[in-house]
Amino acid sequence: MTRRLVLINPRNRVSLYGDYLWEPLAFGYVAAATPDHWDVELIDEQCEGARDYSQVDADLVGLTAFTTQAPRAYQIARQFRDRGIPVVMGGIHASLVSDEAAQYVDALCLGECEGVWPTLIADVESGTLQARYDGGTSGGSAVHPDRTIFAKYPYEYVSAQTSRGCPMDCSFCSVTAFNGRIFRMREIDDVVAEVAAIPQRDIIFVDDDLNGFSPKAKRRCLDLFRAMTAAGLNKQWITQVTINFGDDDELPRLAREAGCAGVFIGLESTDTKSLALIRKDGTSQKRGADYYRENVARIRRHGIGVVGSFILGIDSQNMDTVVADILQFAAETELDGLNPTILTPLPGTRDYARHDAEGRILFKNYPDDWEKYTLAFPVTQMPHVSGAGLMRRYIDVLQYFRPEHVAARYWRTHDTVSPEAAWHAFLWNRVWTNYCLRSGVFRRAPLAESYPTGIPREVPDRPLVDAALIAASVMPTIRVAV
Ligand code: B12
Ligand code: SF4
Repeated sequence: MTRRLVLINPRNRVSLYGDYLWEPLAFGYVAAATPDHWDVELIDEQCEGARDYSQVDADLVGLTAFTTQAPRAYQIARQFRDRGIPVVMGGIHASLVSDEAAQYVDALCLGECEGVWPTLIADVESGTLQARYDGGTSGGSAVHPDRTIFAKYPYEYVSAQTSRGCPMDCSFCSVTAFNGRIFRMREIDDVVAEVAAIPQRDIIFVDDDLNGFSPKAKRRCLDLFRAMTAAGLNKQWITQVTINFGDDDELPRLAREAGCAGVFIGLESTDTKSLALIRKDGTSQKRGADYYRENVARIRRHGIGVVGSFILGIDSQNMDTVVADILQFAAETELDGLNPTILTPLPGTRDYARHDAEGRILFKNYPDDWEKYTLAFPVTQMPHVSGAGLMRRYIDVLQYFRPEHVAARYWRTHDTVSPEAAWHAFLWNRVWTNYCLRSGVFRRAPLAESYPTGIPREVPDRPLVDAALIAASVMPTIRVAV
């Protein structure tokens, strides 16, 4: 008998990512581990918006959620459970806040699903569904994701993953708590075979740090790049790496040959004291901003664009200079893209434990308040700045994305890094520009009245002004008071 599984990626009400669409890879793995006599349908609210489920039939519903999506996930669960349709929830939020999630669904699939999902499905079939299944960190590479479920949406990138886990346990990050401290690397041949079977050109490797931290991880990364090049895959891909990716020329050179067009790096802060507070790798905080500058330059010299991610609101940061520090670093290093965030104590992290123990978390009306944990909103008290003050500084950093800079920045990366780097950095920055346009972030900017309503997904015309001017014009014009 054919049965029907509906997998739902809930809408995040305050989503930055409405027009930068990446496949929710988790469901590719869930679909792959589902027996063939089940039909699987994906409904991605990130693509189509929140919808009504009263007409959607299913024998089982599977929900995933990052923390910001949890309130919407619970609303959806209710719609199905009211009609007697069982709901299972998995993913990072359900795994890290399981007692809460258990109140809203019939079963939880904790941790990585590949090992336990077939048992859960068998239990559904025999009417013996349990409340909890725990896959821990045993998921590995048991199966290749089934990407046929993604065909219905116009995703801009195919998602794939070559490793799981991270030993660093940075204070703000949930990855170590969820995927474990051991950096688990997939077999190179297996990754290459999976990528070779992907028809699309553009891929995002959703690894947290593709290059890892150990000599073994680096060797594996070099071998992976050599194997991808030898296989002639002809892809353009982006990924996340750590700043040590640029320690020498070999990694970025081989990555570029293998199709790498851009890397996202968690630089987090330009001051070493703050890095020491949040990081554990013992390298970046010792070497500081000059090390960052050198490595960013080396990566870019090999034709790979760099998106730098920063956190505002670390206890030791200087709130008088944080905006200028970030924007100046971006200007000096000609960063191709930026990912500004506000320090947010996510469940399961060391920051959550500390901020909670210190009584600093401002929004704890859970689950509703999880919606605010977008990393773009202050949910915890900072020692040297008010929430409003921090938000004003955040908005100042967001001026980086003003529409008049989009074309100049695209062409700067095109001419000085590579055309591929320019395209992928443009896709990233465009998401932020569109988000800022929608939310009125540029209201105080001089040209605000003449801005477009959205930046289209096409190569921008070459601007008449010198691209170097963006370095000067992006500097904050507003000095904020605490
Ligand atoms: C790729 C990625 C993104 C992409 C998402 C693309 C997409 N469509 O999914 C983008 C850039 C859009 C993104 C955005 C954000 N992200 Co993000 N992202 C990631 C990253 C690096 C990888 C996620 C991934 O695909 N992993 C691979 C899959 C296979 O693993 P998985 O999702 O864990 O799924 C497995 C299990 O969890 C389980 N499973 C998952 N769901 C389900 C459901 C069912 C029914 C079952 C049975 C099993 C199951 O099975 C899977 C296979 O074992 C993670 C880090 C990480 N390692 O998880 C951060 C991470 C998930 N992101 C995080 C955050 C905070 C965000 C943002 C809020 C931040 C921001 N402002 O930029 C936004 C929020 C977006 C939103 N949806 O609301 C945090 C989430 C923490 C938390 N508690 O929620 C993480 C963990 C990073 C961190 N530093 O802590 N992100
Ligand atoms: S921020 Fe990066 S390096 Fe730090 S624990 Fe998370 S994944 Fe690891």
